[in-house]
Amino acid sequence: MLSLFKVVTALFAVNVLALVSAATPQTHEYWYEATWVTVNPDGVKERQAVGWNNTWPLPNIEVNKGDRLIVHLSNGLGNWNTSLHFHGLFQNGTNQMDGPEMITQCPIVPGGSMTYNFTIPDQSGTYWYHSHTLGQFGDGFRGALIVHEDDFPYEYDEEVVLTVAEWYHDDFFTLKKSFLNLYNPTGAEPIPQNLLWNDTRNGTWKVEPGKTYLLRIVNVGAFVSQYLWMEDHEFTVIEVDGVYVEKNVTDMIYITSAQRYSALVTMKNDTSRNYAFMQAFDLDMLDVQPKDLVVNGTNWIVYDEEAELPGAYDVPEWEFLDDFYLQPVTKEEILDEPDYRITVDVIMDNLGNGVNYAFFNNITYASPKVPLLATVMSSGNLSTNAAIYGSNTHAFVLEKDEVVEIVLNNQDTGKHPFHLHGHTFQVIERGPDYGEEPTPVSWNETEEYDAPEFPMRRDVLYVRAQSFFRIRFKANNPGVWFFHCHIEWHLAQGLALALIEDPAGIQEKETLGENWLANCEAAGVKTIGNAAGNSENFLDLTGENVQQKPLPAGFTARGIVALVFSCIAGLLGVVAIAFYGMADISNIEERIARDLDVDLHEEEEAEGYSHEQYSAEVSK
Ligand SMILES: *[C@@H]1O[C@H](CO)[C@@H](O)[C@H](O)[C@H]1NC(C)=O
Ligand SMILES: *[C@@H]1O[C@H](CO)[C@@H](O)[C@H](O)[C@H]1NC(C)=O
Ligand SMILES: *[C@@H]1O[C@H](CO)[C@@H](O)[C@H](O)[C@H]1NC(C)=O
Ligand SMILES: *[C@@H]1O[C@H](CO)[C@@H](O)[C@H](O)[C@H]1NC(C)=O
Ligand SMILES: *[C@@H]1O[C@H](CO)[C@@H](O)[C@H](O)[C@H]1NC(C)=O
Ligand SMILES: *[C@@H]1O[C@H](CO)[C@@H](O)[C@H](O)[C@H]1NC(C)=O
Ligand SMILES: *[C@@H]1O[C@H](CO)[C@@H](O)[C@H](O)[C@H]1NC(C)=O
Ligand SMILES: *[C@@H]1O[C@H](CO)[C@@H](O)[C@H](O)[C@H]1NC(C)=O
Ligand SMILES: *[C@@H]1O[C@H](CO)[C@@H](O)[C@H](O)[C@H]1NC(C)=O
Ligand SMILES: *[C@@H]1O[C@H](CO)[C@@H](O)[C@H](O)[C@H]1NC(C)=O
Ligand SMILES: *[C@@H]1O[C@H](CO)[C@@H](O)[C@H](O)[C@H]1NC(C)=O
Ligand SMILES: *[C@@H]1O[C@H](CO)[C@@H](O)[C@H](O)[C@H]1NC(C)=O
Ligand SMILES: [Cu+2]
Repeated sequence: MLSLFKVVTALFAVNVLALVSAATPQTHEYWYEATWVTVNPDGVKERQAVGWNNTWPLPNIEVNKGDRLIVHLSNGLGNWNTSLHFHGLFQNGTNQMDGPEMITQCPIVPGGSMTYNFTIPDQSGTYWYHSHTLGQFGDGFRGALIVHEDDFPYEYDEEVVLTVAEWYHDDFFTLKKSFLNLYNPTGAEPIPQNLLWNDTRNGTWKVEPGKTYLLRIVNVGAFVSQYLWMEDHEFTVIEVDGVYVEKNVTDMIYITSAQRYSALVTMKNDTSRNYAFMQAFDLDMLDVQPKDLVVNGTNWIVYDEEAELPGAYDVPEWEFLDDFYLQPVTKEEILDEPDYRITVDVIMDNLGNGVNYAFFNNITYASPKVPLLATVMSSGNLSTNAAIYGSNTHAFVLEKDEVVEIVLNNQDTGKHPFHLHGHTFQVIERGPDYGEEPTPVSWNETEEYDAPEFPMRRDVLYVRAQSFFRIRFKANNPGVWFFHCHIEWHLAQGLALALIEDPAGIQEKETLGENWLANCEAAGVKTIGNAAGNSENFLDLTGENVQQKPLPAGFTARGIVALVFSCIAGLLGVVAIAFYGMADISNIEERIARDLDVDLHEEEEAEGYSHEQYSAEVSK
């Protein structure tokens, strides 16, 4: 009742001009080239980042609900492919504009270009755009996308966008070589060098006294979640991931990669001093904490530019808002019991090449040879057969309008933020942190549970350590939608699956555009056929990309870890040998190679990274 009243009040407040402009959708058309730019956002080290038209950071794009957005993106990145995803948009009827490469499009090759052209008919709020080619958004290819609307449910004086992220001094391509590597058997993620606040450090937010700001926060980072806290000011949260919620006042927000929070922030009348705006790494997500890493970043709410901005500020411990309890303004009752339940267990494990991968059940994602959308379009009534999408894309075919529930059991001791393309989902249940338990706790169907009547909805949700979540949505958006961990390291490890939603509906709604097809031709990628590129017999997947073979029988991942560590220790001649109790094993390197049946020299060449280099780095 209260929310309806607010909406009605807001509607009356809208002036006639705004109503006129709302009735006339605009087209926003941009031409940009992705290029390398020398940047130094943390003030510590210059490096190359991905900019647009030789400029970085990228612009924040602002449109109105109902508008058409056209971005002509050309690839000036030399020897990298690229792609563009508009995070959170439903792309209802425009699945081919969604962005992830080999899912809904071919990669844009160097010198190539692609036109993204779609409308945003029924969404508003805080979104963002980023490359969906591995790791590139961590290298700077990302910006905010704001969709305004006239009947905004709350009052404010001025709005302002704030991005947060972590920052590395090396690019993802380089870091990935040592990350997905036999010599990193535990899958330890590279440690970032800094926190960024609106693409800088020690940032300042110039405010006017007495004003209420609508602060739109986006975590455009590729890895670590952050805590946000303001000295003596409060966040009144009113939006998560494009879903308006009833006001909830908090001192601290916890925001994972790809999530958005909008908050009303009312300023003081007193302008005599400035206040700290803190950001902090979620340290649980870092495997090690280097001594010199600044884990809490200090930024400033500036009332008076003449007044001082003291140095580092210390954040006391605070409770942060649990997004599970937020109440959407637009009430949507909990969906019925699912017609289709997909249960996946998240597992991290090593395969036969010694590399640590991430799995949903027993599958680590491997790209198909034809974009999944093109397989849908070219397979006629075989499109409902999940087998044609290949063994390693982990494809599930959904029927039109059925209620789908994803049960995700996290068997890993880390948190993971999962993103579903093409939908917001209802959050039915999220288990507590079971990180201290000896074994992970999976969802137990027979245990009694009171589900919320009007569940919270969003498009990125984190699962806690060794715990689970359940999300539900209605399959009312025909398309191929990626579901994956938004930590780019984990996506690189294969933590992804694909939903083929209402394939007949896709065939009816989509026509692959000329430019879309030309882009595939430039990349040398087929646009007809199954995941193996076979169009004669869609059920013959000979030649498809598959995951590495498992570890040899009797050889455990734990064994590899011990061997590799002692091997490294051997080279360095340090204490780890004693620690792992492996001092008696000689010729460890050869043993690992033999047991795993890999040619170490071949491996090194393929990865472009030698054992000696690795040893040199870990000893630094
Ligand atoms: C980007 O550069 C291209 C030419 O290289 C130009 O046509 C285009 O207008 C530029 N885009 C913007 C938004 O300035
Ligand atoms: C930010 O402030 C810290 C001290 O608080 C200082 O060491 C650092 O150089 C500053 N960084 C930038 C980019 O201004
Ligand atoms: C770009 O994409 C094409 C087509 O998938 C692929 O053959 C090529 O290896 C990719 N290039 C890079 C640098 O990843
Ligand atoms: C964008 O799509 C609309 C609708 O299909 C079409 O009329 C228009 O020509 C397209 N614009 C470009 C630049 O491709
Ligand atoms: C962050 O940067 C954007 C783009 O330059 C700017 O519009 C915005 O006001 C900045 N946000 C804050 C909180 O200063
Ligand atoms: C600031 O002053 C206005 C007008 O006097 C008053 O309504 C408001 O409550 C004050 N705000 C704060 C935070 O004290
Ligand atoms: C960072 O903040 C936490 C509390 O959130 C505090 O325990 C810790 O001491 C701070 N660390 C530094 C280096 O300021
Ligand atoms: C606000 O969030 C807290 C949990 O952090 C929750 O208990 C409460 O019900 C929420 N209230 C509303 C109106 O969203
Ligand atoms: C995963 O397990 C299923 C069922 O046991 C099996 O059919 C499938 O081949 C396995 N997939 C992989 C990649 O091992
Ligand atoms: C669809 O399936 C039917 C058999 O159920 C078959 O007769 C028909 O040829 C198929 N159509 C296409 C386009 O593949
Ligand atoms: C699941 O819950 C039921 C009912 O509480 C309980 O009897 C059963 O032991 C639980 N199963 C597991 C595997 O914990
Ligand atoms: C997509 O559009 C159809 C109408 O064409 C509508 O029924 C459906 O609700 C829409 N789905 C979403 C997720 O907006
Ligand atoms: Cu993850």
